[in-house]
Amino acid sequence: MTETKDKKTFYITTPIYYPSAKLHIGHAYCTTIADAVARFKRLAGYEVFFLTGSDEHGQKIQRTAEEQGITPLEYVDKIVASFQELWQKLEISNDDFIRTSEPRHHKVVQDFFKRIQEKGDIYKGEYTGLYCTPCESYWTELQLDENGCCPDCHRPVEKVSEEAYFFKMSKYADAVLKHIEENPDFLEPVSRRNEMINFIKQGLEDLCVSRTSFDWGIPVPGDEKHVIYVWFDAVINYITPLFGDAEKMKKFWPADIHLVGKEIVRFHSIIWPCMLMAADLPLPKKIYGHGWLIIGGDKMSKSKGNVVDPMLLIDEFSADAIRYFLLREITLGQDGNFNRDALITRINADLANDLGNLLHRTLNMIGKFQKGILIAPKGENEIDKSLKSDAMETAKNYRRLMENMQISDAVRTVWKFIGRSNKYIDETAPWTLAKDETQKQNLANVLYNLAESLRIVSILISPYMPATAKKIHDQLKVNQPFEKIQLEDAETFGRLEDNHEVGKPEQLFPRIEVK
Ligand code: ME8
Repeated sequence: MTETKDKKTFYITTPIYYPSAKLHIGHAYCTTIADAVARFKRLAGYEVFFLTGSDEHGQKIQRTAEEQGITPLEYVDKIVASFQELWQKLEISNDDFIRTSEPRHHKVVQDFFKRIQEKGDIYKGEYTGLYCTPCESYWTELQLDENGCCPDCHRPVEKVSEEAYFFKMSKYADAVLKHIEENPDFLEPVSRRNEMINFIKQGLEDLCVSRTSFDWGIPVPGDEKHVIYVWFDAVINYITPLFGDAEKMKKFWPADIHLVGKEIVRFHSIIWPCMLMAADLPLPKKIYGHGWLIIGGDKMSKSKGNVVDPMLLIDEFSADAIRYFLLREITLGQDGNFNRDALITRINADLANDLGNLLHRTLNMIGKFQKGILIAPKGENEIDKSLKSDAMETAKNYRRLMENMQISDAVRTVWKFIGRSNKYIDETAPWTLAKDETQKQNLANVLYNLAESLRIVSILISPYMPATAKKIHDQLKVNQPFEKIQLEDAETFGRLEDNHEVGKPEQLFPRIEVK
């Protein structure tokens, strides 16, 4: 994926979230996917840079802060702290966190602005148009919905007329269209790609990139009564940690994936690429537009009042259970339902039963029949052979599916193997073998193969459920430090040594009683 870079590196981003309210489980969905991909890539030996952050400027924030009688910074400080707490609780492994109010970001945005301005791609003019403050988006008359409101959020737009700076986006329309058409991997899934191609074909106007009616933003260099348009400021966050550092830039830019929700694909696949072209910088390799988390048939969003608080869910069910549900239940690119009953069913069936029982039964039998000590296997029968080949096939498919961002399919593949391993216990009936002295080696083979299967499972699930993966690793007492484990370790069967002592089983997920 990163052949053009000098090292095996991988750079993934989430959108930076508006601190207009508490984050809901829909936001956590995007960040969890990005985290699973980042962890997978680390496991596959890449040097990963995973970025998220907060998008703090704009008229909406300024107005809300004024209403509360505090400064915008006081207002955002508190909310951004709650974002960071949530990501920590959800085990998000981001390498940096950009707050757009930080001086390092201001500097990069102003440098970027100047660079394009010096090239002649930013000019001063008069803006008269329609502005949606909640979405911080400009619209033309033609783009409004049937009620004359914002086509995205369907709230009223405001007529704005002011002196403003413009970015010559029209100049790059053909180039960006060509790029999207010639590079099928650039914008996925294909439905979003078609949407954007149609959008550009209707013509791209120059983009108004400054405002004078409020001041909570980054000043236009040399003309401080203007602040830079919040979306222009926001997308630049993706290069903030790299810009001005030639080595880091070379290592991580272009980004491998900008993962974003479907309603903001336009900003990422059209406006941001035009800006990068104007700045003579390479375009990101992929924009992936995921679907929405739906609740009761509607997009989960604060304005609809149907949000689910991820903090409460984590406290009730654990971060790993929530992560598992989001990754397993929703096919990336499509909308998916969030439903408490479905969550509980998954926890009980997949986590407490399938995975929990496999671990518990295996460690219990090794303890009971062999005093917790594994004995190296000798010989194999057809059932053993098929388990081992299924394990290797699973690891191979998993790598391919994760590389292709088919995350829910990858999760399913692992659970199919967990089911297969549980079936292996029933097929081999170790409790019967244990009663017959002549079956001692066969029993040892079965228990060894089960411990190995679990060792492999713990590696494969580590991008999805890092805490659970570590618990399995610890209960198996794998010698290798957990942090050093690589995907390759799951691609060989037979790593545990003769005489290896395993631990006692401890419950991974309690069953949830349904009232
Ligand atoms: O758009 N299901 O911020 P934001 C899935 N600041 N994803 C959802 C969702 C749901 N129900 N609700 C929201 C912004 N999201 C800008 C981004 S990037 C340079 C600037 C996703 O806080 C949404 O699709 O409104 C988007 O990708 C992300 O949360 C941030 O939304």
